[in-house]
Amino acid sequence: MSEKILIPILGDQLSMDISSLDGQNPDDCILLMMEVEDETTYVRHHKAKIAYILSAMRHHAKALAERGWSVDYVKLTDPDNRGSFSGEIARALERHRIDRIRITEAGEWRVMAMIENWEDQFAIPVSICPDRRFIATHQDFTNWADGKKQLRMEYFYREMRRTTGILIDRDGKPEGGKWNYDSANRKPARGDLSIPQPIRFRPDAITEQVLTMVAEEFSGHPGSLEQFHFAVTYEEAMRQKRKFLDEALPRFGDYQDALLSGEPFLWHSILSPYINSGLLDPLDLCHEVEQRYRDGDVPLNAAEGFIRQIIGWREYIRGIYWREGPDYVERNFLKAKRPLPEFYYSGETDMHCLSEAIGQTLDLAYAHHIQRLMITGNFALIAGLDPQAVHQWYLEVYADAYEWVELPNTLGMSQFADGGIIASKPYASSGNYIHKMSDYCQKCHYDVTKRVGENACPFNALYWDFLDRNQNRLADNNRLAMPYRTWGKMDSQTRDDIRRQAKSFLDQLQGN
Ligand code: FAD
Ligand code: DLZ
Ligand code: SF4
Repeated sequence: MSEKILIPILGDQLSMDISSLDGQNPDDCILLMMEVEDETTYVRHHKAKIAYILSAMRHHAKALAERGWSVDYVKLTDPDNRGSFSGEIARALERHRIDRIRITEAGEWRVMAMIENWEDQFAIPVSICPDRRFIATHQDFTNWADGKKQLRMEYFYREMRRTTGILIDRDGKPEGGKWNYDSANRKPARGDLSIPQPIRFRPDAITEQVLTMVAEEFSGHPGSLEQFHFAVTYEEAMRQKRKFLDEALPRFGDYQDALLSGEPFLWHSILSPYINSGLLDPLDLCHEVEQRYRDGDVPLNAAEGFIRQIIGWREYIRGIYWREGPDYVERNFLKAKRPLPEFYYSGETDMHCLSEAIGQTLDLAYAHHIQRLMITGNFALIAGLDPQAVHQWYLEVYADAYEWVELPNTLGMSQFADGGIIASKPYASSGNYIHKMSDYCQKCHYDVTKRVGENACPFNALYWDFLDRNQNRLADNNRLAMPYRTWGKMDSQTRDDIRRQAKSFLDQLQGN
């Protein structure tokens, strides 16, 4: 009798060619997919995020079965469901005669720790396959990072360009002569531009069932299901990808940093949930983007800008996550400890930029990068919110959020809580930046030109107060020399007024 292998497929491993299936004969394998309470509740995930993941899992199970795999699928509502991956592995071992377990490595420390326990826990051999959906292996990242004083994304990105050969010309030089065209990518958007809209997929019967279940079981979780729009199959994700390549990619570069009221998507791809859960392959996507450039359909600044996000930022962020270890989450360089204000869960605030970014997040489980970094992230940073509370919020509310990608972006890039491993300076700004890049301030109760006074934009006083509060930790950062000089040149009355304005705002925020 041939050996029987149990292959658990986790909710973010929804690729037909996931490495755990490499070289396996469907007759010898049972694929186990588990909807479990622990995963749905370890943070209070947005309802639409849960619905997306569970519906995509159910569709993927069906597609695997159609390809001849035996799939054992455990639903959340199964009365015997033990509520955890390990509990469900134990139950599967009771149901089937299994000789060994084979699994693709998990995306985060928490789940890897469980998997590494299984061999002892169940007295069965467990093999863990590397996740081939990333370009750099853990060892590649270590090789690149070891011995470096600073781990800047830009240099890692160049390595990834050389490794993949993407946008490298025949002489081995970067296409167009420059590695990075970011300086061409800073245009503010105007409402009269015609903005492409992503496809909003109509839920099928499987998704409808999941939506009903999620509405019943997770009513206390944040977010709404009313505008559920996600692709839940490989085919739908491919359609969304094509729409992006055809319509939004050509201007992706120009408007990458733009912000506009009532326009949640702009020229972004909205593909991160599919890339992160396995429906789309990141490297294939980059090859297609490169081809669009080579065919003359998109300019270089758009193709390069997009490819950098994936083979640069995404790979780099994952490298940092595994390199920094499970206690990265506890870092708090700036010793920030203010609780998250309630409006992060309601969107109800007079600050229009925040109500836009949070409102659309609660409606769609999506916000684009600049909203995450320069609106919700920037506010949290300059208001001194507890970085762990901020991390938890980001992990909850975005459909693309898994700890490996969310945590370094939030704690490191956005909150500077790692002291500058990712960002060379804090992404802190006053209202001026938001005014320049968006139309938010024109529609706001507050006046972006005022630093103090009744309707002064809170970002202004908070920005200077942030620098002042953190002077002992930040003043020797060269990249902050100019703002610290400006602060130093203000007369003491002005500085006191700003401090008072910030204090009164922060006291109000906490209901004091
Ligand atoms: P596009 O603008 O179209 O970008 C293309 C792709 O590039 C994205 O789909 C994504 O796969 C990749 N990408 C871009 N920037 C990054 C980045 N900094 N890190 C990793 N991948 C990147 N991204 C997540 O996938 N999950 C998260 O939980 C997440 N949390 C974030 C938290 C904060 C505070 C910040 C500042 C950024 C976070 N990001 C996260 C990165 C980025 O904001 C999202 O990847 C992007 O907004 C997804 O939308 P999109 O697909 O339309 O992206
Ligand atoms: C995020 C998530 C949720 C909400 N639910 C499940 C689930 O029920 N079953 C599952 O296999 N995966 C789920 N996931 C994704 C997992 O949390 C993700 O696969 C791990 O974090 C990987 O490390
Ligand atoms: Fe945001 Fe200030 Fe502009 Fe209002 S005025 S939208 S609070 S930056």
